[in-house]
Amino acid sequence: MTTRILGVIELDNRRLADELAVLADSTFSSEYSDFACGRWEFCMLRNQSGNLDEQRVVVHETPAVATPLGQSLLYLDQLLENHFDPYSIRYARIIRISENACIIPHRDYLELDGKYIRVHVVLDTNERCANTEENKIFHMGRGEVWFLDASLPHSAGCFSQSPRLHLVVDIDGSRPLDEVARNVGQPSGRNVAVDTRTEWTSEALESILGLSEIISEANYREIVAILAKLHFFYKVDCQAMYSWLKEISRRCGHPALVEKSEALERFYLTHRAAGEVMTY
Ligand SMILES: O=C(O)CCC(=O)C(=O)O
Repeated sequence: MTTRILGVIELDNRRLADELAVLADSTFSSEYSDFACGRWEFCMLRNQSGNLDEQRVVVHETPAVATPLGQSLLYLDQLLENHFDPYSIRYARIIRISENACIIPHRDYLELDGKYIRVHVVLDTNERCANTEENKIFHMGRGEVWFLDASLPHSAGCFSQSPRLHLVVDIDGSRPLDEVARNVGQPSGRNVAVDTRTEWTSEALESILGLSEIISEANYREIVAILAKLHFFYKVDCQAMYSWLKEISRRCGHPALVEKSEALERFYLTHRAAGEVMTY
């Protein structure tokens, strides 16, 4: 796994709680909702223009500018200034995942001409939240700063009533990784990759392939969400959902669903045109 912890920040609980309360009442964007299975959402604190309506990530070369929301959250702004080189920041977002939601397994930067170094700072989490990369699952702990290798297939989910919030920072991709986060403490050395998931079995596989009996245009998106969440509970690679989906569609004998499933796999794992949005 190339994703790894870079360090730990001692969070100011009171100041953070105040700003999490502001975020709870803020508007989150539905941009990239084609990546969301349930309520996976974000809001911009810094972007290229400083305008809140600039919601998509593109590759650009200038230091990110605080949006009105970013300016109003003084503690989070201070975290960004203290722990990153502001000239290297290209975007800063809050990503929130609500109960029983996840982001569909995907690779980032496919549509971009270049890539960033993506860093997560964990603001609010609990043991029922997890990130995944290929066949690995791991928990990012509160106050931890992580490099996330977004170019590999990955996902993240929250399966508790309280939402999970990360501050996600995209940094100029030419920066050396060990200089990206500053003023951070040593990680605790805890085992971050404890995998308590159930073994994946041929019986489990056959039971989901049985969805071919009932899949239709009307329930396709719900079935995609079921498949996207399974790898959080079973020891299986996050990308496997696309093979399952193609096989379910093939077995049901509906050519439009086979085509749709192939399009999903292409879009999320191998190729996306700039600005392309997936509808399904
Ligand atoms: O943890 C999350 O909410 C999103 C993870 C992810 O897909 C990313 O940062 O690229």
